[in-house]
Amino acid sequence: MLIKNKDKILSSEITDQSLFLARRQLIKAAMGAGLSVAGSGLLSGVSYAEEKKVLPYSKVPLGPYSAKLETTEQNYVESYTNYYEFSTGKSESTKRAQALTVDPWSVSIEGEVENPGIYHLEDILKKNPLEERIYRFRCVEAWSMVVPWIGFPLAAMLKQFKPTSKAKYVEFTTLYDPKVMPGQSSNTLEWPYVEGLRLDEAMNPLTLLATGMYDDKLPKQNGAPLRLIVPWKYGFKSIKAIVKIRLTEQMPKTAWNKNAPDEYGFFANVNPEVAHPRWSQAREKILGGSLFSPKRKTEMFNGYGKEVAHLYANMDLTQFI
Ligand SMILES: Nc1nc2c(c(=O)[nH]1)N[C@H]1C(S)=C(S)[C@@H](COP(=O)(O)O)O[C@H]1N2
Ligand SMILES: [Mo]
Repeated sequence: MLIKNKDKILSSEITDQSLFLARRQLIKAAMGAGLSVAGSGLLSGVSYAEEKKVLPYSKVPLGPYSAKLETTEQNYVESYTNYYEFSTGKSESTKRAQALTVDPWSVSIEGEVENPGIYHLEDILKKNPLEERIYRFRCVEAWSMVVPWIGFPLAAMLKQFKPTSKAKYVEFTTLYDPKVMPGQSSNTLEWPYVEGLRLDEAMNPLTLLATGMYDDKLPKQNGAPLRLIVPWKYGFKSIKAIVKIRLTEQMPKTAWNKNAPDEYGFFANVNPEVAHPRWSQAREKILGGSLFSPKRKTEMFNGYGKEVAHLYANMDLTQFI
């Protein structure tokens, strides 16, 4: 893929940021080894660029808004995946997703921004320090899990590209590559997969771009190398393998909404009161629980009402699925 405007993100700011990060990692490593940084001589002669590449996911600090909940067993999260580009079967999509090449990766930033261009993911990461966020995750199919994601706030990244005053929405697009993604040769959805948020939803501090989970890089089947996480919305909003982010004036036309507008709304906020036309949303099955464990009550906004209810103060939420 042609990389242009790459220099836009290579400002002196980045150098400062990566130097800061590299130093922080060294300090952590030195502390772990019981060394004092000053006495170790580790900081001399270190290539900060190289140091950045091996940023250990296990050392990423816990960020704000993390739920104090037991996380779902990793094995379930990695093997029960929704990824229709590969298969509509949850274990089949997990297997087939291994064919995807996720490095190198670039993201095209388009539309109503002052700094459009195609950016290397590596360069985006140099400007956006990673943090861990333990979030509830609720699929529209009425199952839920708790996942320790690793990523960075979408808001911080969007600000770096400077949205214009016309920007009202953010549209995200998944890779389109039918040779690698066999599901894209069938018409289950209109490809590529597209999702969207209103700009204020995108700027909410809960909204994350994830590159990892469980102290490691994202597995391919979970959306590597870059996916969206919007914990108060149904899981289909959390689009995987993002190659394009476009700021728009108009509400984006999203894949599931085009497929079945009466079943999958644009807003898709978790709401126990609004049933899917084919099933209730009042309760949810906890992924990894026993077949016989009672279902948990679904929470409004998946439990994130304090952080996001104000975004919908003027909307009749009974009208939105
Ligand atoms: N590109 C793409 N993104 C996607 C999907 C998909 O099929 N394709 N499925 C969505 C749905 S329905 C859910 S519930 C979550 C599942 O994420 P997980 O497989 O990591 O649990 O991804 C969402 N993102
Ligand atoms: Mo889902």
